[in-house]
Amino acid sequence: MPSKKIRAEKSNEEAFAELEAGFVRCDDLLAVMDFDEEADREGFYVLPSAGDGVIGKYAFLRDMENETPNIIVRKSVYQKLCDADHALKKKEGYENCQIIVTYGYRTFDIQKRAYEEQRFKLKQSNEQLSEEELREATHRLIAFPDVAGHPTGGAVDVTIFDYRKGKFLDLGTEIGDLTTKDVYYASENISKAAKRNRKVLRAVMGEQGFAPYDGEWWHFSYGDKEWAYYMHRRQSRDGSVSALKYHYQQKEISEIEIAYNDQFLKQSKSVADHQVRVSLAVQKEGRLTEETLAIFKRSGINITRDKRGFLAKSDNFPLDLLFVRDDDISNLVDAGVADLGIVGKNVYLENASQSIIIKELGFGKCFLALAVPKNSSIKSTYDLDGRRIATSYRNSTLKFLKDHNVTGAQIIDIAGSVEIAPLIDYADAIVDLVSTGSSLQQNKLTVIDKILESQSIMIVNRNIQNDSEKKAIIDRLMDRIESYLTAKQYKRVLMYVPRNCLDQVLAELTGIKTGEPSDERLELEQKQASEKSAVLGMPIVMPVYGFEDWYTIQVIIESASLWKKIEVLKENGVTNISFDDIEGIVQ
Ligand code: PRT
Ligand code: ZN
Repeated sequence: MPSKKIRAEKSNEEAFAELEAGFVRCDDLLAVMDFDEEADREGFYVLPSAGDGVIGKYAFLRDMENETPNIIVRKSVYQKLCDADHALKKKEGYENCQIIVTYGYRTFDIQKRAYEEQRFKLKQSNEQLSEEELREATHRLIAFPDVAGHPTGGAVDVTIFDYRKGKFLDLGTEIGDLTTKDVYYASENISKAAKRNRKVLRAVMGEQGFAPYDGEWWHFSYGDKEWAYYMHRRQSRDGSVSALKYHYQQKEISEIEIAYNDQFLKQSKSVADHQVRVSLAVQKEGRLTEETLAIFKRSGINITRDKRGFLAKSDNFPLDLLFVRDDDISNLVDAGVADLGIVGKNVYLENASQSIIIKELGFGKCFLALAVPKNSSIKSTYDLDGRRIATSYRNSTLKFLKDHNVTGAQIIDIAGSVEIAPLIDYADAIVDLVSTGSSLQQNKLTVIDKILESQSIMIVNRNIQNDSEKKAIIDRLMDRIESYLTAKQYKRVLMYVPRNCLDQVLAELTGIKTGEPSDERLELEQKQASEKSAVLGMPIVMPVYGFEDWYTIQVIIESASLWKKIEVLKENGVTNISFDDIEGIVQ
């Protein structure tokens, strides 16, 4: 009897191997290069989390929950899912069923981490595999990051739920269970009912133009590389021609514009409208806008922006953004129209704002410079008497001249293209902002003095001190921003270190030499612990599974010194150094 069972298992393995041979390969997807730029402009949509239509609910995989608490997908994908859901309800026996999406958009970083983990596991148990075989085997379970569909917002994991009975249909395995090959669409080992359910799911999704993946019954995609490849292959079989173009590129979470469906907005609005809210003025469109909005995205504050609109309300934080011209920001905060503002310090100073600076935000760095033509007889600020200075920073310039006791210079106000004024003999000198200096160089100008340094700052209306409710909200807001700004300064670094180099590397990373008396060491550690960055700096050391002579070290390093540190580490025998951004640090 036992021999029969073994034979059965073997043929089972063979059957699976045969199926695997038909799966789309990572290699095939790497060859899909062209994409449709227009289609890629499409934004994202937040799936509703309740109701009897298509809903989104994380199930087996929860690694995206902190990034996007509600599952998000491309807008067309949502539309197609709705259509698939309608089609499902028309099928006999599925009238009370709905499509539940358990996974949608995923960040590239998370994809990469999951892939590396899976690859590592496979490598341990299949040492004979070549690099390429290992990649393909891993890809069958977790898509190779560069070609993965979930980071495009086009791929979804779906299953069917009967909302009358309150239970999921039998689809042969749990969704996402990568421990059994019965998740392969065509596995023979599942019940008749499960086979039918898989077929129905595939049919309703297929009719809407989704491409299935044979290695996971739940995975479908639209617009990604896998979809493009699948459609191309199918059409080539039909004899119809098709260009091999995918629609959706992978997106960073910070690049995503998210729209909310009406239902979602209604839910959040009713909560939001009764609360005390703070308003923050930001630049509508310009140099500061992108980084400003990134702060909110990275701080977990949803901002749904209507490009034409002046106002955007967050639905998960009592904050409203006012989109205005940057020159108006400090005035609006001074007047109390906005409670807060994010603005260049140059504007704040030029407008002699009465608001209070509560935080330097570290981006939009530049300085206000006094510049003259390279061949000018003006060599310093003191040569400016009787000369013409073109600028849009009248107040800052006058103050600067007064501080230097230069009283005989004439200010010429101009709004734009200040740097060409000397060329056309409209002025002898200019005062303008400089960041890279290339604009000055192009116009053959040279800096003779710096008037002020600038960067973007958070300002708050003076009277907010008296409003305890608003003040509490601002404190919460600043905590979040602080966490993001702190995190931005660091990278999380992972490295592999041979045992014999470990002491040296740890000494390098901590500044604590080994072999020193333990009291001294303790003292050093306590000293480091009192400085907040040093606590973060303490490395974590772990053994490497299967390699006795190797360790991994995880450590947090300041972004600014990252490359210098990496060079030193390499000299000390460290290999495979990888690093990541940190999402936030709460101290
Ligand atoms: O329409 P709106 O009034 O809102 O925008 P704006 O045109 O007044 O402002 P915008 O978007 O140009 O700049 C907004 C803020 O960015 C400024 O107030 C500064 O705080 C900050 N910032 C940082 C700069 C620069 N760097 C900068 N380089 N603002 C302007 N420039 C100009 C500079 O004057 C030069 O003409 O960019 C040009 C190129 O500079 P170089 O040195 O890199 O060649
Ligand atoms: Zn999937």
